[in-house]
Amino acid sequence: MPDFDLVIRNGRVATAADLFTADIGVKDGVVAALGRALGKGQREIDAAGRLVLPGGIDSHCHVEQLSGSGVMTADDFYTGTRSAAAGGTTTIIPFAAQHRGMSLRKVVADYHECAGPKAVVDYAFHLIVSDPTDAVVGQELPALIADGYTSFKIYTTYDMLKLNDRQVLDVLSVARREGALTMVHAENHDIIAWLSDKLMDAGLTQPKFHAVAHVRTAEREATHRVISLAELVDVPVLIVHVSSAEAIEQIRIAQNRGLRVYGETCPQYLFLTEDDLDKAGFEGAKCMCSPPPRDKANQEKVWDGLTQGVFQVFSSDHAPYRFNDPEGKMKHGSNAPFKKVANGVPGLAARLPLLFTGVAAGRIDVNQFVALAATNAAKLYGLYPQKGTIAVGSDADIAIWDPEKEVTIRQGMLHDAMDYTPYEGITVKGWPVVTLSRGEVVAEGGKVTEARGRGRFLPCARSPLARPLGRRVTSFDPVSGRLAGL
Ligand code: DUC
Ligand code: ZN
Ligand code: ZN
Repeated sequence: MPDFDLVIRNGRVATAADLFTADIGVKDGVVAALGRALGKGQREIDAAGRLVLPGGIDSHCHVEQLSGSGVMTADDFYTGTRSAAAGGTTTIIPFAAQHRGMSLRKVVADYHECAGPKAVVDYAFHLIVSDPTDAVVGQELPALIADGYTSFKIYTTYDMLKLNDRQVLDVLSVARREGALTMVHAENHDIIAWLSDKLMDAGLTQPKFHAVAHVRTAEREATHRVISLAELVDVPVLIVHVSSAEAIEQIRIAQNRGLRVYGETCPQYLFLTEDDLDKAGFEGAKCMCSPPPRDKANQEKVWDGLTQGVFQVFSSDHAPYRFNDPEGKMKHGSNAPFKKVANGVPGLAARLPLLFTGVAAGRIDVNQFVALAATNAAKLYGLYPQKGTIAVGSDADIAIWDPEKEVTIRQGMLHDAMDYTPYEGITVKGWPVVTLSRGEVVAEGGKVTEARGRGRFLPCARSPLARPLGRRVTSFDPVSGRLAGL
């Protein structure tokens, strides 16, 4: 009788804190033992010469989501989670996205209906709040937070999604009162809209002008403003998909002032530049996302932010719209003005191999890699220690990496439903060769499991990292309605 269902032997096991050689014994989907010379497993994997890492958590991806302008993502929960598994990711946290007029509760139910029968790895949901009515703020959000949806994204831009500052304050207040974490897409809407209109009037409509309209100043201003609003309410906030030196500076200043301000960045800000939007014909649309890729100098600042710990989270912001498809980037034709092109790039599978180039280059060490790839997201979003680490009692979500394997990224190896990857032709060193979800192999040697529906929903706890600091900038507490000293 074997001692374990699975034993992974002799790998170099890395967590966000440690690096050691050990066997991992898995029983009933969880890590049951870590040690040397463990007893027999029903299945054994020889991981000598390999890195054994927690499965990745991609905490910002759009799956089976309708954009504000009515374009459906190419990936559903089957192809999205299959692609995640191919890239060493074992948990995704996509969005249950409210469009105006919708009940959040109904939105969540609809996303569950999509995900349940299809997901091959585990998933949680953030909420997108675009319509913070009294009912949403007063009843739906608190009830959903209690049910395990403990983080939500809000926008300062996009006509169909943006909240004004007063609404941002309302949502931040609920987050503080209920212990949730607010994620913010921070770009100044009026700057972008004003510049876009001027560009359109001048006939400057090609994809490259998307990057001109989404100027770094717009990102800096909104980042600063959102941090100020969060400070007023005394609640932590996480700025998502940070692309520029200016926004990084705002986050760094806030962190240095002791505020709980968290930052997320994504592969497109390390590997793409605005020049990629200036490719022949309509090709530049493939790299259009918001905020847009910047230049080489900003890429370096983003790497510095990862090295120095300004960023806690590295997500794909997978927002997959096919290129050669009337339901994708070309919905409004192959010559559409930039304002009409769906924003987003895919990245679920490529995210971690791209980040691992930072380990190979000595920019981050393997512990930082694990923290950015999985552990910090698990902690911030209330999934730790079930997810995000390798420890006795944690789910056996594990990616076995060959740190020496060189791979040139090609669309065909990513297992999503896309017809392109913006990372085509980039050669990386280090690749996840086996991915295990709760002890089951879901990807191995470039093949992915067909096991639709095996993924489970993960209710999220309230994160200690979302707690207020208890520092007020006014003597009046706008959340409790109390004046200090009374
Ligand atoms: N924001 C996102 O978070 N994803 C894709 C596009 C966008 O603007
Ligand atoms: Zn966004
Ligand atoms: Zn996004």
